[in-house]
Amino acid sequence: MAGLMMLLLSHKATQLLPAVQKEERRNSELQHPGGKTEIRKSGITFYTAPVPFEGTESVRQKLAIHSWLRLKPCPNVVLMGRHPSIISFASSLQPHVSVDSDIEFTFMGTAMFHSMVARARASDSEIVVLLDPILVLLQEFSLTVNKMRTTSGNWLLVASPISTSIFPFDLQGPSELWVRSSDGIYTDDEEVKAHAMETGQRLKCQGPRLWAWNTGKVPLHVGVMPPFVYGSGQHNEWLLTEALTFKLRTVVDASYSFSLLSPEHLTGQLQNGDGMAGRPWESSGNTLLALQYGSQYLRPLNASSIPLQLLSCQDSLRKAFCFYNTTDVIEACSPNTKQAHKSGSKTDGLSRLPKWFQQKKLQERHCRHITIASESEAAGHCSPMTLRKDAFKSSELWVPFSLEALVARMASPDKVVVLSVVGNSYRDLLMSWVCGLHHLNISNFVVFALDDELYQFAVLQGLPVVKAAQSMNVNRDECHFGTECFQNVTKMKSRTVLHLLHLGYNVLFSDVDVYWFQNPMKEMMAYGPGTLVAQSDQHNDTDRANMPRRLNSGFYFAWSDKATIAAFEKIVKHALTSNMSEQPSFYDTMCGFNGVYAVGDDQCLSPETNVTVYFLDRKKYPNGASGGLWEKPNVREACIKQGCIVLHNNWTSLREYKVRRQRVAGLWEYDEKLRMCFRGWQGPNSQQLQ
Ligand SMILES: *[C@@H]1O[C@H](CO)[C@@H](O)[C@H](O)[C@H]1NC(C)=O
Ligand SMILES: *[C@@H]1O[C@H](CO)[C@@H](O)[C@H](O)[C@H]1NC(C)=O
Ligand SMILES: *[C@@H]1O[C@H](CO)[C@@H](O)[C@H](O)[C@H]1NC(C)=O
Ligand SMILES: *[C@@H]1O[C@H](CO)[C@@H](O)[C@H](O)[C@H]1NC(C)=O
Ligand SMILES: *[C@@H]1O[C@H](CO)[C@@H](O)[C@H](O)[C@H]1NC(C)=O
Ligand SMILES: *[C@@H]1O[C@H](CO)[C@@H](O)[C@H](O)[C@H]1NC(C)=O
Ligand SMILES: *[C@@H]1O[C@H](CO)[C@@H](O)[C@H](O)[C@H]1NC(C)=O
Ligand SMILES: CC(=O)N[C@H]1CO[C@H](CO)[C@@H](O)[C@@H]1O
Repeated sequence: MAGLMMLLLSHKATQLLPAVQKEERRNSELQHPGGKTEIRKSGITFYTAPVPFEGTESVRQKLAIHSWLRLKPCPNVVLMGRHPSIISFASSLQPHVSVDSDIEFTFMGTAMFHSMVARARASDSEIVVLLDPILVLLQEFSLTVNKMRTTSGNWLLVASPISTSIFPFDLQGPSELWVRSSDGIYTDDEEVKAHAMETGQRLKCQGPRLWAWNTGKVPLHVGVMPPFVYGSGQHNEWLLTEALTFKLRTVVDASYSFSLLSPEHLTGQLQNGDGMAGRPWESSGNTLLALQYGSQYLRPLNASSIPLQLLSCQDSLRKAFCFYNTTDVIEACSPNTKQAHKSGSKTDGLSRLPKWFQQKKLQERHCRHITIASESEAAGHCSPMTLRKDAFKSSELWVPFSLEALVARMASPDKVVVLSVVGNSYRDLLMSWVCGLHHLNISNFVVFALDDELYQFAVLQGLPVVKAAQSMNVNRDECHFGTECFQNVTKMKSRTVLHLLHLGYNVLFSDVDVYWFQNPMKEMMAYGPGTLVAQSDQHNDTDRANMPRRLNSGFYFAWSDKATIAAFEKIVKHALTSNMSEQPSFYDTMCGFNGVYAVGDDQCLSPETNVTVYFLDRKKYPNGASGGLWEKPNVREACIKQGCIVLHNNWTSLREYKVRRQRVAGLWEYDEKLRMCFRGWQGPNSQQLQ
């Protein structure tokens, strides 16, 4: 009779909650996919973005990652990073731990959250977990995951950690057992957990630090996540708000079903890149994005708005779980709850909850202010109210590097830097160009912004950018070839190059409408110092490359040697007094008026500079008119076939037309909707619902 009642009760319970229903499915089935005809994704993958494994953060990250590798079944762990120390740490733990560098990073090397989530969503595991790299997990996490697996529908599980200032345990030996630091004696999860419960405090601020979901088509939220810098604030709150607002998935707060431990209360803020906790401009950038996109600014939601909690009923490893919807237990917890059901406490769902949780709830009800006070104290700066429009100053969105400092940071060891000078009208072309460089694994580049709009956009995209001292008003579409604005802009280019040459850097200058098929650096440097290696702007394929005014100043390599610096000083001076763009100044200075110093078909040597100009082969470095390439039905294929290293998208002045033809040609690398580069791992599932 009692059994029947239980059955009825749990049947009723599951109907009350459409999204979380029991499914007739055994865990063992899940671990053996492919046994039947159905192909189901399997396994669990953890994604995390660690900082370099150096210093104290390294110790905490290693402890956390080892705690994940103890879980049964053992998860795949993917470290999103590109620092050599991350790669070597992962290689010591193959095959369980691997590195994925194919996501967005800021130029400081910090991962970008929108890209991390997109990457995890594209995973081919059944379940993915995205969490901070310092969070320690105990075995009970696997039980929680197994519980979620038995529910149908799409779910998103979140949890906030417990911070412990002292964490006197370490993991040792191949079996990864806990060891007490004080006496070196082996201990178990229970003791570790008990210690955390006793001494720790829950970090409720800054949103969930662990996200887990069953993969599939359904995204976590509607719309597009802006390019947040990971660990610099706002992104967790933002994502939680979106997930709760759009209800595409059942959001479950599992903070009380397993222990998520954050050793040391310093961890309220993730240590980021150089060891700073969220650089000022990154925090400001995240705040601006949170103000501009999504619901967080108008209707912020937090863990207390999550309609469903997953609770564990016992404090032992043999656990049962129940769902709790803030007033009622939705699903019978364990056989013990039968009593509670029978006594029919209709007025208070609390009586059906595990005892420890009842106590906590009562405490919260009666001494709410005390609980909240202590929790916000634990979290350091728990101020969700920082998201105020009037509190945000755009002046804070400023990368505090001079051109000198930025170049010192970005240049390759042989002092080569790729430079582009660009205004807001070319922002999409800039991003596609940057994505192209990423795909070629080229990171020694710097962007010089001509206006404030482009500067701010680039800062938010994590680019290494500096701003012109007096920035120009370069309007979209208005600054095309031939205009006065265009002339001013192009003159800024040679001045910036000269500045870098003075600083001792060799410069590969490239306009952003130059598409790079391959890395041209080696070939262009092979001519050695005392040369200027440039693209030819000759449109007649049978005519000489070095004919008058056919030096294309949109793509060239200049060495930081005495003769070249002197030549650039001449070019800049020439351009200043000219009412044309700077391009003719290059030719007239380097090849003489009307090409009197042209040598052969593809060189110039002026005795006034003693710098030899080499015009690049137009088959490998075609300009926009060469070979009629842009008119070919398959531009990309045709160009690759003839050995293109770069292709200039010029000989057309309209910006929209440039963008369009580059897209049509399959030479577009940036998804401006998702604000990230196209990546190999992006499948149809990575598209957000609109
Ligand atoms: C969560 O939001 C509620 C209002 O919805 C607010 O009263 C509470 O302080 C917030 N809690 C935290 C930790 O931010
Ligand atoms: C929780 O579930 C109970 C029973 O299904 C229902 O009566 C109650 O309204 C729910 N509470 C909330 C906050 O949804
Ligand atoms: C990318 O470049 C870095 C140095 O800039 C190098 O260490 C790394 O091996 C390169 N990776 C690939 C995949 O070429
Ligand atoms: C170009 O530069 C000149 C002199 O520096 C300045 O007078 C003029 O206003 C600028 N034009 C534009 C469109 O920026
Ligand atoms: C290209 O140059 C060649 C030789 O200088 C000339 O005969 C030909 O007419 C030119 N073609 C065009 C399209 O101008
Ligand atoms: C530039 O200046 C020259 C004289 O130095 C003049 O002949 C020419 O018309 C000017 N061009 C423009 C576009 O103003
Ligand atoms: C160029 O080289 C020649 C011969 O070595 C020398 O006489 C001349 O002064 C040099 N010119 C410059 C600008 O350095
Ligand atoms: C750098 C650059 O833009 N070069 C060329 C692009 O195309 C025009 C013709 O539209 C050339 O005259 C430019 O010199």
